[in-house]
Order: sequence, then C-alpha cells, then structure tokens
Amino acid sequence: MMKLLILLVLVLGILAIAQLVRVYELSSRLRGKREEDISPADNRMNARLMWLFCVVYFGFFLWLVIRYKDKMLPVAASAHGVETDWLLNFNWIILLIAFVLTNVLLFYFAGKYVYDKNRRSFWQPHNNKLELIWTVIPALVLAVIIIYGLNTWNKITAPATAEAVQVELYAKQFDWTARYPGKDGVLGATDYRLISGTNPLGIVTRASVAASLAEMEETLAEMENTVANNILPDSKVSELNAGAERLRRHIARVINLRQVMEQDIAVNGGASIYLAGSDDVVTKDFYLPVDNEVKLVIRSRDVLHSMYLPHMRAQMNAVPGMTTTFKMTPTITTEAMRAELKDPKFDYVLLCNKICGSSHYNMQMPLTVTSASEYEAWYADLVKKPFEAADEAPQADAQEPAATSDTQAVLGMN
Ligand SMILES: [Cu+2]
Repeated sequence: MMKLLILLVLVLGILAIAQLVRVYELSSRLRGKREEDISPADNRMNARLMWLFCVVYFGFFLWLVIRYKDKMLPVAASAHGVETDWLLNFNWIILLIAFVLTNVLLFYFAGKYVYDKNRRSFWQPHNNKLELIWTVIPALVLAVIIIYGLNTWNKITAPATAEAVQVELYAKQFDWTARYPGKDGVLGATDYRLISGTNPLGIVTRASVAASLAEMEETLAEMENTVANNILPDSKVSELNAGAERLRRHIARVINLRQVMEQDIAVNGGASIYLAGSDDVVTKDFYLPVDNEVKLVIRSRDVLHSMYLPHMRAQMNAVPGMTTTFKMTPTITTEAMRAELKDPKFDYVLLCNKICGSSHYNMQMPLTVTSASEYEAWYADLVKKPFEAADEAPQADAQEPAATSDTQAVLGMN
C-alpha cells in the first residue's frame, strides 16, 4: 500500500512539473521572449549545477564503497587467489584513476567554460603531439595489464603436479557429489551408461558392469514374461514391447562398454583405469587439506554447471560429456577463517555459478579445509566405505527417489 502511495506521489509530482514547465513556456511567449534566447544567468546556473552534480555523484560513489564494504569477500583462502586479487586490484586502480580524472575534468570544464558571447573558442584541427600521447599511453597501460594478466592466468591454469590430492566434483541438477580415489590414489573410469541409483557417478568396474547387466536382464525377462502371459490390453503390450526394445538396446551399449573395458585391461594390465574404481569413495562430504596442492576433477551429468569456490577464488565450468580440472592450494583452514572473521558458523562453500534450472540457487555443498593430520584421519575413515561395498554404503542419491534402479534410469534416458 505504502509503495502504491509513493508511486502515486511520484507520478503526480512529474505531472505537476510538466504543467509548470508548460505554464512557464506560455508566459515566456506572452512576454515576447524567444525560446532560443538563454540568459547569462541561466547559463551560469547550469554551470554551477554541473559542478554540484559532480560533487554529489562522487560523494554517492564513495558512500556506496564504504556502506557495502562488508559485503565483499574476505581475504583469499588459496595461493593463487592472492594473485588473482592482486591482479584485480591492479586493474581497479588503473580504472579508478582514468575514471575519476576524466569525469572530474568533464564536469569541471562544462562549468568553467560557461557560454560567454565575448569569448571565441580555440580552434585546433590537428595536433600530432597530443595524438601521440593519447595513443601511446593507453597502449602501454593495456600492454602491462595484458602481460600481467596472461602471466597470472598461465600460472593458475598450469597442470597440477603428480603429488596433488585428487577429488572429483560431480554436478547434476541440483546438487554436488564428491568422489575421492581409494588407496591407489587414482580415480576409476566412469561412463554415463552405468549411472543408476546405486552408482550415481557411473563408475565403471567389472563388478558394476556385471551388476548393471544382471539387473537389466532380469527386468527384461520380467517384461517378456508379462507380455507372454497375454493378460494385458493391446495398448499396454505395445508400450511394454517398446520399453523392452529400449532396454535391449541399452544392454547392447553396456556390453559394448564391457568390451572396451576388457580390451583396456588386456592392454594396460594392472594400470588400467577400469581397475581403479572399486576402491573410490562417493560422498557428500567435501574435505581438503591445507597447504597441499589439490586437483579438482569436474564433471556434469546433465547441463552446464560451474564449480565455484568464492573464498578460494576458484571457478571452472562443469560441462556434460567432458572433464574439466582446476588446481589450487588452500592456504587457510576453516578453523582459522572462522577466527579471522570472528564468525564461529562460517563455512567455505562450493556453489554452482551457472544458472542451471529452478533450484540452481540451492546447489551448494560446504567445504571443510583442515590441517594435514586431520585430513589424513578423515580420509582414513572415508576409505572404509568404498564404492564397491555399495550395499552397506549410504545412498548418495537418497533425495532423488525418481531414479532408484538401473531400469528406471534407462527407461527415462532413452
Ligand atoms: Cu548448476
């Protein structure tokens, strides 16, 4: 109601001003004054208003900076984040100098050189020296910005070292799942064809392929049995047949995957990526050790997402059908950051930074950065629940009842 009233007052105010202007114009005409004649007093007032606007504008600008300072991110909690912040601040300083200088001069000159009929403007058609100055200086400044930026970018995007802790971050509408390699330190192979309620990340191992095939074959047999029993109406029978056909096609795809897997194992032996998955751990807990290089391996099941750790100044797209990576070194533990911010409830957070659907805003997972020893203890506990012991493991996809079996996922997928 209050908003409506304010709106009404605003509209009426604008109308009143428009009417006043109209009255002024009519009275000027009566007084025989032409519209093009602007008195020196009018010009001087406009000049003063230019200066006033300049002061009010920069005053508001400063007020905004001070007022919302606490909404800024705290100090960067990763090694490269400190460099990113330096780069950003460096750019800000250059921008601010150029911005303040040009805008203050713009308003100052507009006020200073108020129209005076006795003054003639200075006519300067060309000046090589000036042209040179305003070409060379911006070019030099831009070159410095680009070289400094590229240098930082190359450092951030360089490949991770072999000692880096590997963690997979798996995005789907609308949550994150983490996967840690088991004792072998290697993340096993994955394939979308195996995604199911018990294998949400589609980890490929001999056992998971066999389980997937067994479950699908069982479902197929049930379907064929139902059709053979001849108790369903024709429409249901054709629906069931179509479903069975899809299932047969998917079985063929998984058999194909099995072939690829067996060939890889035959060629690479124990080093095959298909033998590395059974001890992987799929979890909703995201822990990282402090002062240790980390390689984040990022995948998406459905649409574009983006792995975003604002406090770490880390961001990387999660693209369906491909794997992206981001390496970083966290430098401040959760504990230390809580002390720094005097906020005992503070947690680092992993967000999705691509608008990926209706619950995008809620797609987040807390990150805990601990000391190396605490991390070791946590990890030792974690690897007791490997992926292959899926029967006892807590279901990662508990909040998604729609896809609780291989078959349902397959039927929906085709
Ligand atoms: Cu998302």
